Amino acid sequence: MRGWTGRALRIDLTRRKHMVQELDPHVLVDFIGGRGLAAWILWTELPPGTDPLGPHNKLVIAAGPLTGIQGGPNSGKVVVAAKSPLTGGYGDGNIGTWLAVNMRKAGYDVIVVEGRASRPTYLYIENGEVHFMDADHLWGLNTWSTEDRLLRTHGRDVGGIYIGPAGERQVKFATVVSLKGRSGGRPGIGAVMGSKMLKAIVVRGTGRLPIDAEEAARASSDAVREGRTSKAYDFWMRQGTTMTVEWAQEASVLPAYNFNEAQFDGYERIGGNMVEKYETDLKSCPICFMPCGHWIPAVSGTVETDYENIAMLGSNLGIDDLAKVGELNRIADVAGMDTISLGSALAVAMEATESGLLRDLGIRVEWGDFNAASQLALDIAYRHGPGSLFAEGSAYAAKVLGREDMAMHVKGLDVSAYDSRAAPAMALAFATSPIGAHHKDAWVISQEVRTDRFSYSPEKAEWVIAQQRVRGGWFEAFVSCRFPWVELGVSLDHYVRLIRAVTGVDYTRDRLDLVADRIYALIRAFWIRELGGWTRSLDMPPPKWFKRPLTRGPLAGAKLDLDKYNGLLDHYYRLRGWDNNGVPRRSTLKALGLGYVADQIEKYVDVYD
Ligand code: PTT
Ligand code: SF4
Repeated sequence: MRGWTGRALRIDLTRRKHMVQELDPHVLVDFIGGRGLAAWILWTELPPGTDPLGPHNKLVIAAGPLTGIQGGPNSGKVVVAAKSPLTGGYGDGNIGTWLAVNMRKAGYDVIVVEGRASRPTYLYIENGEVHFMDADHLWGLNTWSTEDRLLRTHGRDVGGIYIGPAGERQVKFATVVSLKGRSGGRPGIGAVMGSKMLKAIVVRGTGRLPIDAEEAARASSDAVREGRTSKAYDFWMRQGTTMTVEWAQEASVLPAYNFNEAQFDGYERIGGNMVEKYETDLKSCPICFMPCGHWIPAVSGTVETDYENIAMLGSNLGIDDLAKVGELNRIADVAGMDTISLGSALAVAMEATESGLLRDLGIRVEWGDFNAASQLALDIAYRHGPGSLFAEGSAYAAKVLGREDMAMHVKGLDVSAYDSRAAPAMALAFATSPIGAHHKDAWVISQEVRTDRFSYSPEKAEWVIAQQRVRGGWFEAFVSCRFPWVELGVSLDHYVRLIRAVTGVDYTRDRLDLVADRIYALIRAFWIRELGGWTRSLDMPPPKWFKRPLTRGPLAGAKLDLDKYNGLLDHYYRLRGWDNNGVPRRSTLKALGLGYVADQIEKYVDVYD
């Protein structure tokens, strides 16, 4: 078998033991890697009802056959996954880090960490050796200082992921951070690491990847050439994802004032053109030909930024100064928190202030008030005072404040930065994303605003599934950055050729779609098991988009229509082979080779066919 190392490194922090496990080749072929492997491990190994912040939860760091390939395209990424403390369901993220490359060269497709250390610990893995290292001197440090210290100790050729104060304090949306500008695991994967007293994982791998390097290099270089010569390349290199600010304003999808509006007067002061003008540096994940890490000045230094960060910490809070937005971004990066969820929590605090709901807590955070927002962001990271309430996530905070409608989330995960009142397909994409509301699995909004954006035609459900298959299935399983395809239009045929060349398995587009559907069905089953059942209300976009129309701009009056949305959701379920409540049918699971899963979820569902 080639392409995979075929080995998992299993680490038990409680017993300070490790072992290497051979992976079942059938599982690798059926799930490929990354999210597929992580979902399979969590489904197979977690006892139902596992406490996400308890020792029995497992932190899965999963690479795939394309991870680490020299020449890419963009192969320096890895999936970090666990049962989520924010949502109670399946959670993962995809992070660019040298750890991805090193773990494959050390001989592992996946690292699984369970148990809980009795004192602060970090793992240092050098090929076959695993060292449980004392992290007392690192506990309390932020993610950047932790990385600096560990690279000084182990050399600059290692790769690592790190948590900061937010992960240590189990802030529910704490992430893991690498390379100072890469943050992964929105649904609280950093909190899972913190609950295990695990400050960092550092890996040095010096072996060779188990691939036919020549064939892989040919397929990679064709893909890279196509990307580099694409029309979009030049502008992408100048602005990266931050160009989306101007587009989102024009399309009336830019979140403003906690998604109460979809345009923002100060957008030009925080947009891609400003980023281009003031940029101080451009960085990337490992093995990338189209760097998107744009560094900008912040109030107290510099920071790497993206569209999501700018929109959620800028327009959505009414802040129109790029350095101030950058400062909030910086607080999140050094503390190790998700910027999207942080922006959402701060926006709830602002809406609550406006409604007089924060008086009892003794704080005021007005729209646009950077000082109050940055203080609350720090209080969240360190769980000081009222910060502790918002550290539980916006959904929890809004509920405690008595106004659940203020929180913009699905399944507990905050919506990323696209207002979807006039984009039903994007609303469906958020609502059916397998980790809660995130755009990573389907970003149909650009197609939607170019066509009939108000329509609920059944083909929109087809768009969502088509994208979920490729973005949420292929790329999350390969594991490889999807941007060459999404942003530069690099043909998917290159990826089919590459995965075939690397693994020797005769994957086709259809077969890869089948893998994607298998992963989706298994993740859905995991949620059903962990929540003890399912209802279609869990696949609904936030109520605000149905109840509160936009009041300004060319789309004033726009909101989602509940009956029509339900029709679209019905169609989505039908296409997926799931029943009217969103439960994968027995016949569907069998066709995907998951018959054993049907037997287990039957007990959580009243009527099951
Ligand atoms: C991703 C999510 C995103 S998605 C953004 S901006 W984006 C936010 N970035 C954050 C950040 O920065 N700092 C911080 N403290 N929190 C942040 N939270 C938000 O996290 C990311 C890129 C981006 S930038 C995107 S779309 C693409 N995502 C990919 C994906 O999901 N899969 C894949 N195969 N390829 C992808 N390529 C692109 O990667 P999460 P990263 Mg991130 C500062 O991790 O949990 O998936 O959340 O991983 O290495 O930073 O790359 O406009
Ligand atoms: Fe990382 Fe951006 Fe390159 Fe993708 S395009 S690999 S996210 S730097």
